[in-house]
Amino acid sequence: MDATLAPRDPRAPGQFGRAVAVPSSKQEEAKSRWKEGNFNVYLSDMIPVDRAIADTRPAGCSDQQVHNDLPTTTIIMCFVDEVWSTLLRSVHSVLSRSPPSLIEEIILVDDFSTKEHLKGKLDQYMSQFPKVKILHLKERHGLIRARLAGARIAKGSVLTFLDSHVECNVGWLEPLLERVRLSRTKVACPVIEVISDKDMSYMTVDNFQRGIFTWPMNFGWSQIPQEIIEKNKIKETDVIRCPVMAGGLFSIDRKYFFELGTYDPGLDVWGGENMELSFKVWMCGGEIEIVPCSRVGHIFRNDNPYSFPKDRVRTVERNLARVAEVWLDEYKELFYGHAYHLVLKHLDVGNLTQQIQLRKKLQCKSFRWYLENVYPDLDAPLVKASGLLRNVGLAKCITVENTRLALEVCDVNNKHQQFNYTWLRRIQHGELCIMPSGATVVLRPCRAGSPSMAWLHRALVALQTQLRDHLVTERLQKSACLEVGPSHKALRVGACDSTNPQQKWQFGSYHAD
Ligand code: UD2
Ligand code: MN
Repeated sequence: MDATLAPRDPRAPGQFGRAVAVPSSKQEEAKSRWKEGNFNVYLSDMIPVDRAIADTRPAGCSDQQVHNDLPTTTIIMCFVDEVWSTLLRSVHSVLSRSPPSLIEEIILVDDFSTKEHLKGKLDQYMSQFPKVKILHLKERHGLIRARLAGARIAKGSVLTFLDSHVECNVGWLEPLLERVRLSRTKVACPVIEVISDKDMSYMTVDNFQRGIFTWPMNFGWSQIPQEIIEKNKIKETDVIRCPVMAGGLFSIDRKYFFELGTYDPGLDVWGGENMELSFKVWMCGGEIEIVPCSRVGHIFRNDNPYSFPKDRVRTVERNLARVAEVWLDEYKELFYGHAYHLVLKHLDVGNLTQQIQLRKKLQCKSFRWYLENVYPDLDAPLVKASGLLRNVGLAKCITVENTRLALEVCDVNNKHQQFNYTWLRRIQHGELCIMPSGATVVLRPCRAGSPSMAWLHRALVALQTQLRDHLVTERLQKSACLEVGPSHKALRVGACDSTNPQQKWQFGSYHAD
């Protein structure tokens, strides 16, 4: 169903999703309006708000059947200072390309925008569409809590979240709702296509993409390798299981969303909420899928066109650290190891009691289970190196004798010679850490966030590659290196010397650089 198949003006700029060029006399104007939305606002205003776009679905989608008792959905679109024409185009695309019987309502959540056009003028315009409701928030909630404000008043059995600068393509809604109908714990995402920020053209994207993350929890897309597609005979129209969702566009059963405890309401403004919901869904019994027959265009922008109540980077870091603390179990060291500055600044993530209780109540599985079953291709060694810690010059190994350190003949079977080099940069034997104490070194219970227990080794000695094989401590203002004392029995720290083999160390095995 597509009400725009025969558009009012087939020759209008941008019609059928075509690229538009700014006339040379308008270059300056277009340039000056860019920052209103961090995309080509001038062109957006030229394009019909109900333009047609090409049907980009893979072959076969239009023949697919869905049940005739699909659940109804509430569309929730929240925005702050969105560009007028873009917001309208988003709403029109929903109205033009969704079966009316499936749309319970469209809730626009105005997250305390400062722009005048998003107040009375918007209310006035939308009053022609009885299904569109506008919620003007009285203070800035941030996207996470703004979505929750919309969810709380929603009446549809499914919630469908969208950004406010999208264009839903033909047949986008039915396959999403079909998945939720099949199982209420499925969270269905459309393929996110690209509306060019420069020329406003609607572009399709490669199929077979999964939403993934890399450390320290950066969202990304990853192409399923061709040999896996062939081996498993995956078709273009097949649903793809995703370790994480992009965040902006998805359908979820309303009651299930509340059973899951929604988003962690302690997450601020923007960012990380997609990780949180993804881990929660997978680890607590649900699934996240991309549905290739559902396609929605989105304007990807280089920067947020609105201000952050606090610093943007810090907001996202704090959100991610909250997610790590609640969901990552022992793997949170990988997160902190890849974002080590967070360890150093003793980041305050706020109170986590409720989130931890929720995870218990929902009897969610472990992060290890998630890695093994949902995202087995993620490289996630729990420590950077492990095994014997051998001195290159002496060819002897560090041994723990009672609670003291000594050098002995290496013996892989000796459990007193086993050390881990952790993501938090510690040389750890069980719960004990090697640390400098004056000119000597001692074993002490490892303490959270204690930089004096940190040692640099291999890739971490980035600035002095000639010290790659050393163990460098930065405790004493200038750096010092772990070395063997003159008796060849005791350990100590001394001035780093790249040529001294008694300052070079090697772990039994390395799991990451
Ligand atoms: C992605 C997601 C987005 C969200 C975000 C944060 C897609 C396509 N987009 O970034 O939905 O998950 O990651 O993790 O997957 N907004 C508010 N109040 C705010 C800030 C934003 O209402 O304080 C609105 C904003 O107007 C927009 C939506 O929230 O409609 C998402 O923000 P964005 O478009 O800046 O995020 P995006 O697409 O860069
Ligand atoms: Mn967006």
